[in-house]
Amino acid sequence: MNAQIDHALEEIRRFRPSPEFAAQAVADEGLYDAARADRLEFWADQARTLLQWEKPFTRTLDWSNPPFAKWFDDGELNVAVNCLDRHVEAGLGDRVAIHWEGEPGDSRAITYAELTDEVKRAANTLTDLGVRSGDRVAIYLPMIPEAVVSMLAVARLGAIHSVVFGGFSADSLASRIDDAEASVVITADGGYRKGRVFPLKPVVDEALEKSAGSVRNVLVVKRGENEIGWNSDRDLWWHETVATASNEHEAQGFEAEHPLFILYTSGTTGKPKGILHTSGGYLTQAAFTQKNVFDLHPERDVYWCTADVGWITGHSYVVYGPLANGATQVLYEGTPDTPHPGRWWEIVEKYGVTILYTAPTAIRSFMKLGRQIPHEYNLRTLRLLGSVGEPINPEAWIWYRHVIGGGSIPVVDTWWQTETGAIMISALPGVTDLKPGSAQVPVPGVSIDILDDDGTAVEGEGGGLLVVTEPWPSMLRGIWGDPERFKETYWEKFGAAPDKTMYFAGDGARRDEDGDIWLLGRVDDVMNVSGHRLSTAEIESSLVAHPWTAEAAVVGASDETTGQAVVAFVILKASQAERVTDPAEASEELRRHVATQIGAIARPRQVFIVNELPKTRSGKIMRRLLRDLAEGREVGDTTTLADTSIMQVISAQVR
Ligand code: 6R9
Repeated sequence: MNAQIDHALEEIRRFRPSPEFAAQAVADEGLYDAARADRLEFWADQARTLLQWEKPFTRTLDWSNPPFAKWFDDGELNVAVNCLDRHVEAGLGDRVAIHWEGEPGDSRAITYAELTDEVKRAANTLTDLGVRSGDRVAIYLPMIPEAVVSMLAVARLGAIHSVVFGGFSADSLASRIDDAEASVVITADGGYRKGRVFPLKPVVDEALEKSAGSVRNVLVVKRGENEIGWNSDRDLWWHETVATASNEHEAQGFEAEHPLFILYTSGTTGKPKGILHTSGGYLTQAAFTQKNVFDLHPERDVYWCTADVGWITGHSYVVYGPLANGATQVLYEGTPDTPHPGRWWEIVEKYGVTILYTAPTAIRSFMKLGRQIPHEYNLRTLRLLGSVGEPINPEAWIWYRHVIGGGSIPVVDTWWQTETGAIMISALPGVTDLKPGSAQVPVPGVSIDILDDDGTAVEGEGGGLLVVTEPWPSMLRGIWGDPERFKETYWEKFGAAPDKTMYFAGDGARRDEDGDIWLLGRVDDVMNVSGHRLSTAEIESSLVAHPWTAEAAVVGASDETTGQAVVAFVILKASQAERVTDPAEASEELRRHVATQIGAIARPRQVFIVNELPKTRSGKIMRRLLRDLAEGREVGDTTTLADTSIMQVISAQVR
């Protein structure tokens, strides 16, 4: 964090929008003026102009029962119709919606007319399986067009999707299925990753053995051609059901506050939170930011967001934002380096990508490989670059702009969260002067402040806590099944009084003298590994679930490529001392254990086997000291430790 602040303080570069870019830009200064003049009317106007309503709304915001907001609540719309049918009706049916590229190199171009057809067929199949408005459908798929089709088919019926990232384990999938009581799971036999087929259906089978039993049917896309087990009472092939279903489907309008999806994300406790988003407000802000932050010209742009649909970025900026705007986009199944390290750049060249949205961790791994790889490809179609997921250090920002962007195109650093639903802080390309390393300014209609622990505004250079001071259309509406946790986690940081009802994001931030916002990382026990959120508590509880473990502490240590890396300190049970004689072996076993329990993304970079953990007199583990060790720093102030000599013992064991 200190290194980041130093960077932030040193950073003085500014880039004015080029006059050519500004002249064609979608956004203009007027958006800020309109939002300042009347924030609610501004959003109402966006909702009316960007979306098609079955029944127009007359109320913009109901904030009479904070923190439970209602936006546009007497209006009705169908989210899928907004992403599909209305474009076809407007004569854009032949426009390509998705250029899909499989990892092995197979590809499909799908027009808006074809996508609409496929979604209607999938909606009919789901209806046949008994899925009704309000029911939950779990989606566990690779990055194939059927993932987008499934999400939209569920939305079309007014049902609620819960997409679970394909890298999550059977246990993680089972707990998400159970929490939402999903009645159907949509999956594939397998998908391609790093040149191999990874199985998905077998993980679903295992999850359903562990789950409480809400699932009636599993709908399976054939993709990996891998061997899978089959339960003929429960399982159905996509190509035998969806492919043969009718493509006639009358969509109905749902209330603006009708739930659209649940997406699980890590919090500060061991149990992931099911973040709930609803329809009208979510789609309004996703569509608005897609258009203005990415300067989207749907008639000529080829947009590519590299996020998986298993994350919020994939929801808002692969599915809902681009499709609501009628964009043409690239969807890629695989990893950036398969079968060769130039794979992404080959895709940019092949489809003539104009807008690229990715994460700093990807940019930093490309930096490591060197500029000669992207230089082998024609990247001159690119005209805008975006970044999301973690702070982008100025060096990576500059490299991205120069090596990938050819030196003069805008780079937008977008800050937001699963909970915020859509982009909250970002420059507007063509309008804002760009400053590498800073996410810069709230988007029009969003109110951000930086407060200290007592809720007083932090003036000037000092850092504080990032809060959103006014409700926004795409805000989360709750945590599935847990309204108390929703209130406590996000809204009661500064007290429960109505005038203190501010959204606490969990991020540290500072504002520089130009008013630009710099994000300083999480202020809670949430780690950010390759732009993915992981909870220290969740990994600790996985470690202590292993029969060898007595106690465990997990920290996020800074890592050159992944931003942070998971580092664990584990005390083994005395009773295991005879069985587990080799610490290296124990550490390997525990790393493997976390990967199977939670998923490969949670696998610790290191597991240190130690005899003690540093604790305060009240028994709290001092993670700060462990972080010092994990980052190879001099260990900080140890005076509050119950036993001040303990860090020397631990340091010796770690080295
Ligand atoms: C969209 C997404 C949210 C957390 C957030 C913050 C970090 C995201 C960032 C950023 C600095 C940015 N984060 N974007 N930090 N600059 N541009 O990533 O959602 O997975 O919920 O993570 O990611 O710490 O609180 P999510």
